[in-house]
Amino acid sequence: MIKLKKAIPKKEETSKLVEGRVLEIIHKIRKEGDHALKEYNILFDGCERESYQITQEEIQNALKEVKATTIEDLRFAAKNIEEFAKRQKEMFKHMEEQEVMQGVFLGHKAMPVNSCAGYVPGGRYPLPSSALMSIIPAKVAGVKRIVTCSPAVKDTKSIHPATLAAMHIAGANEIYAMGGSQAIGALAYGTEQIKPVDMIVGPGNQYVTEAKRQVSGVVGIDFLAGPSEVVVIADATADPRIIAADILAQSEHDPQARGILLCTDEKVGKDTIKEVENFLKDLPTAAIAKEAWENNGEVILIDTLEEAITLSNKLAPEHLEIQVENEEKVVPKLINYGSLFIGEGAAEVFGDYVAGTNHILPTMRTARFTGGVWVGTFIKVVTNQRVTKEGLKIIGPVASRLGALEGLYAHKLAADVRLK
Ligand code: HSO
Ligand code: ZN
Repeated sequence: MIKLKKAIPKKEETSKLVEGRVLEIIHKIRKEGDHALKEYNILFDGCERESYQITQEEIQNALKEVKATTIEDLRFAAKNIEEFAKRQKEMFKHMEEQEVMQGVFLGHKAMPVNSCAGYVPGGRYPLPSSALMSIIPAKVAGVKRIVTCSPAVKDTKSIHPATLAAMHIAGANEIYAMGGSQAIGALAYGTEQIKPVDMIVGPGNQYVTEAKRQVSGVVGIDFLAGPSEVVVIADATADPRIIAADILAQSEHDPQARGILLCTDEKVGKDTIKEVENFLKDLPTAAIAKEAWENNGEVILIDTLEEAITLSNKLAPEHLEIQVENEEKVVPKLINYGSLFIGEGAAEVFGDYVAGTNHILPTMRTARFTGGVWVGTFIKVVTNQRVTKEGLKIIGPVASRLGALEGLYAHKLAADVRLK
């Protein structure tokens, strides 16, 4: 294994600092409600409003302001995300009750959470696509009250019009111009103007993510998402220009983003480095992309695809692209990734925007234990049972004995009174 391009990671802001600040903010939101929310929205986003809820009139204005082709594109993407989410929902069918022993009937029921919120980041770029990705699966899941929020754009006291349009197209029921950890606190605990929700999903900066961590348990969350990542596994047949563009597509998100190429061919590796540098010359987002590439970008030359698979499984990347001659030899062995892009045609950005899979995905190796947001994120699967006299004869005595074993005599009693 030779590193043709090494990462030189920078020290991050200490997470203890962020943790303490967020603790303080959420505490104040809980204590002072709207008053604190307003104070923080003014402080962080310069956004002073009486009500932070976006009005119908503001939505209509945004729809007029946004180009017609943008609306069409958002609708096209929305449709694809919806269709895929509907297919996912099919998995929850066929959950009818089953008789597992004579007289013991067990069942499942898939139920949507009653309310949820999709957080849409707004810091570096407006991200209307992220509004589609959280709201649409929730809608398809059957969530009744879907809230969404995004920080106000500086000096406008409102959400970016394209993001607002996307929130509306996706079908959000309540939209708030707020962001940061104060928004997460307000959504989790409620304020005078915002009723609390049951679940909060969506990406955000480190303050938002820390806030989600702190409120999780009070509300459900999807997962804690960090800066974007992409790993590309390539052999000699891959196109360095395509790999370079895909690495830059994630790098431009954040100076902390990571793009890693694992390749078996030295020429592909070296050419990819050249192409990245070439593209950076006139990429409008080069400042961020370059920093991410220089600090966190890696090109690793490996001897075999087997080695690449092992390494990729360790990295558990958010996005994984496979650009090799025989992808069918690689794909079955991959066990950790947020979303997989198979073959040269499958650009990671298609997943970001339009193919229909979700782009709210696990990062920082959390793909070891979770996939991304999907319909199931908003659905709780609960169980039920029915036991007849026959069933009681089979399971009752065992429960009675296990109750005694644990010294829990009312447990034993509850089984015994039924057996009498
Ligand atoms: N690649 C990002 C999602 C995104 N890309 C939004 C463009 N807009 C994290 O998966
Ligand atoms: Zn992206």
